[in-house]
Amino acid sequence: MEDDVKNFISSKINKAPDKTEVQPKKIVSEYSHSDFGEIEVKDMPRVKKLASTYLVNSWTTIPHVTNHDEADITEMEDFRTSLTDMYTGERKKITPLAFIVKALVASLKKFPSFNSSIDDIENGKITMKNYFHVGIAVDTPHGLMVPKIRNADNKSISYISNELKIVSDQCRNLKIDKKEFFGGSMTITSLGGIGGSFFTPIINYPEVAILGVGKAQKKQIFINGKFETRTMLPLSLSYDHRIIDGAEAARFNNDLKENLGKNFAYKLAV
Ligand code: CAO
Repeated sequence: MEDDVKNFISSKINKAPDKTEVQPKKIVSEYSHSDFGEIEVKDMPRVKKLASTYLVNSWTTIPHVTNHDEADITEMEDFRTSLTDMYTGERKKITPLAFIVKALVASLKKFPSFNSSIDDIENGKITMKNYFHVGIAVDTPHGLMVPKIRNADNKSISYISNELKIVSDQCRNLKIDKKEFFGGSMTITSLGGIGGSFFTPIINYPEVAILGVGKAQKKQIFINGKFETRTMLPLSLSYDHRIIDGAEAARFNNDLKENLGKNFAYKLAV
């Protein structure tokens, strides 16, 4: 029986079409842009040029699916915005993203297939990672960069919040080591500080999943027979369907929601 399952899976893997072999035809337009008015041709920023190969590879070779969900972060936000410095009494600025990093790590521990790579799928191999290096997509004037918060499982929320500021500044000032863009577990791409709710993030190859975070909004939610005002965080989880099934992704989102929900302090401390 086990052999049947193995044969079935390997036959599917072997027969899967290799999309890289299909070269799309380059569309040549009958007209040029300048036929319609004044134009200007500029050099593409170097980081965008480099990233484009990775993005095209991910988009064309990984069967992406995105599950959307919302986490109720009302209590977490009340706590986060109430934090003050013990000595000065001033409000402590901790980004919600630091809590999300910790919540993600807790879910990765429960769902190890999200912390894997299948860059050797032709040989039927899956690399399981025993480390928790969370990638963070950073918007810079040079293009998007994805440095890692290394060993996020061993770091406190306020430490991660500080580190996020440091690494994003390093990226924006081109002061980061190239190696920091490699060796990740899973990536978070947050548009929460800018706006928007749900989107379809592209997996950062060779990872197998990416979590998109939108802007938290207060909403009327029907709970126990009445509407209550709650702070809801949009989540967009894209995953590689070769290794992760939809049901597993829905369970992963449920777990993330638990970790960010009203028992967040307990969930993130363990
Ligand atoms: N919902 C509501 N508010 C949020 C939020 C969320 N999900 N996430 C952050 N915020 C708030 C923060 O609390 C902060 O508010 P205050 O100034 O009042 O304290 C404000 O938004 C600014 O946040 P930020 O974006 O500067 O910082 P961050 O820690 O949330 O994010 C970083 C850091 C590096 C992820 C971010 O600067 C960035 O580059 N984001 C863009 C990433 C991107 O481009 N992704 C797309 C990739 S796909 O093309």
